[in-house]
Amino acid sequence: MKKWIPIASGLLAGFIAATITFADFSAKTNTEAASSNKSDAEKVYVPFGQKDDYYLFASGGHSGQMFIYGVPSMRKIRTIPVFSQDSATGYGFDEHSKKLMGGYTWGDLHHPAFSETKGDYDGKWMFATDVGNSRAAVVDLETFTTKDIIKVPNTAGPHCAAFVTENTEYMFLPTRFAVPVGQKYESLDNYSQNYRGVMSAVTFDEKNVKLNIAYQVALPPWSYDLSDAGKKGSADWAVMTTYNTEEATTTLEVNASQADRDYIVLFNWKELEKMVKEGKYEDVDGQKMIYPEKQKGGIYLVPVAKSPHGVDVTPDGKYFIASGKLAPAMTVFSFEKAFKAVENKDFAGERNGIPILNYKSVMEREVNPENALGPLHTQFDDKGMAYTTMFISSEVVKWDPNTGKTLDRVPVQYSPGHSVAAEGDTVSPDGHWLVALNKIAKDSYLSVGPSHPESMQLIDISGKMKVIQSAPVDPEPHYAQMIKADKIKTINVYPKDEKNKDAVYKQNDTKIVRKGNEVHVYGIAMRSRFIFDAKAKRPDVIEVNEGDHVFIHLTNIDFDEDITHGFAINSYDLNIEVQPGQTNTIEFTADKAGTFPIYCTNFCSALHQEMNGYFLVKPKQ
Ligand code: CUK
Ligand code: CUA
Repeated sequence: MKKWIPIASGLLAGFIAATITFADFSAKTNTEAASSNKSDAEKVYVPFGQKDDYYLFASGGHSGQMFIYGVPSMRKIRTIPVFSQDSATGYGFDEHSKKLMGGYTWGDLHHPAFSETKGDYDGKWMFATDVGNSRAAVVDLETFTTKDIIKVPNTAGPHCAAFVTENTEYMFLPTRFAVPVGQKYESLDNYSQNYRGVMSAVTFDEKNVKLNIAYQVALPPWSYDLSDAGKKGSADWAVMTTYNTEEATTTLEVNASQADRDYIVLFNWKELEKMVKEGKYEDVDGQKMIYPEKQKGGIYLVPVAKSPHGVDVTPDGKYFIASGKLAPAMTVFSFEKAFKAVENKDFAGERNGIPILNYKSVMEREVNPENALGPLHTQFDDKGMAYTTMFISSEVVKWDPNTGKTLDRVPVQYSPGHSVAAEGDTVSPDGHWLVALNKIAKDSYLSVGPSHPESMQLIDISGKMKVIQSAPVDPEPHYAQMIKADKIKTINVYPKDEKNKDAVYKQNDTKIVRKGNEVHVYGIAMRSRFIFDAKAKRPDVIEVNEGDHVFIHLTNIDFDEDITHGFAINSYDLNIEVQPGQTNTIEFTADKAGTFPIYCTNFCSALHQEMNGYFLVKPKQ
């Protein structure tokens, strides 16, 4: 067996420092680009009237949002607010999205994942998780809007997710930070006994557009970093990397890198599902909690070089590849060998009651491209070749998982985290394009002060790898997925919903209804006026008493693509949007007496500036 090749942390600090002194390296690249041949420019040029071949959905990290780009042009098309408020769309202000946000104002959106059918992106839904406030969300790809958010209890920072199983049966949300079950107070001196690394199994009810927690698993109090679902022959299984199996409770930078190895958790979700059906769980605050030390047979540990980060399953479902941020090697493991080791009870002891598979029995090969450092994440092309980002040596390395041979490498600017290949997580990736998601842009763009944007670089992988385009991106693309554009079918306008009692489609149906101190406005927005009560002397005025509880239900009756209206009340800190055909509600207490102009925030017509009204609040005697 090959020795682990751990890098001393001092040396690692040196390498990290080295990545920010690569200035003249980039200068060279830029010069090359300047004298570049036209064919690269033509490859990324999408003439007016034509459209990009792919959508790229990038995680917005601690912006809490998702950013949509077109590939190959690398033009940004949209921001979808998910976990954070967004005044551009009124997200987090209107009743529905405010409720979805669950009282939180921000999120840290990591890995976006498309819904899948038979291991292929089906273009219907997009999932994402929030490390900041432990939530999961689903975005509807007909409207590019967030439809449901669920708060996951006992799981603190579901960083690993979201990776869906082959037919979107589950997404698994393991915790990044171990906490006591119920997140109750518990001294850190009792960490190993009373803290847990709980993983939540989340399902999506497509009919009711609801996320649910099916069950949870009380894993050991370690940090769970990345995961991936099996494919084809390994479809019933999933893998995830761990670190801090040392169970350090302070200064993790040093203390979580002590042991030579951590583990990959390999679990069979069909087995776990069966355990739940057979009642082999404990009820913990209404959650079905599986304790792996008591319920054996669903979860195994595979030893791996210390502090691994990414783990990625090959498109054929045969291998899982772990990348070690502190080691220069990628390790290829075989599912088939792992299944055999499980069957033969080929164990090297256990930890926390979970059997450890023999490393030698499961490992296929260790891959160590010369001078490549800090492998993080791996993507695949149409031939099954692997592309691994090297954070420390700032490059993407192409290699063959079947032989371990290095095939190609290309420098990127700088320090890539993830990369994303066209249809890269499916059972049949497209090849052609890879986008490196770089953590540091440094001198790539016009300076905007001491802090810079992150950078996405488009790499043509159809022949020898070549960076041919670059685009700045807001913090922080932790991952992205790229889908064929024709798989996504958006709607042009919201269809009329006669069953929605808040919706009003005819001017004469508009009204203002008072029930005690509750005021309900049933209004419409159209080019270029608001009508709150068509029969009133001034149809565009809402008058209430100080302290009234106000509901404004607003329907955009312009059934015309792209004619969106906004609704803001000046100095009331309120703003919502109604897209064509949409009905939206805003609810608030009129706690300030006075005269407040209402106006449309979205430029909708030549007379948009006339789309005003007044919100009058009569003072309490
Ligand atoms: S992580 Cu590895 S670079 Cu997927 Cu949240 Cu950011
Ligand atoms: Cu409606 Cu501007």
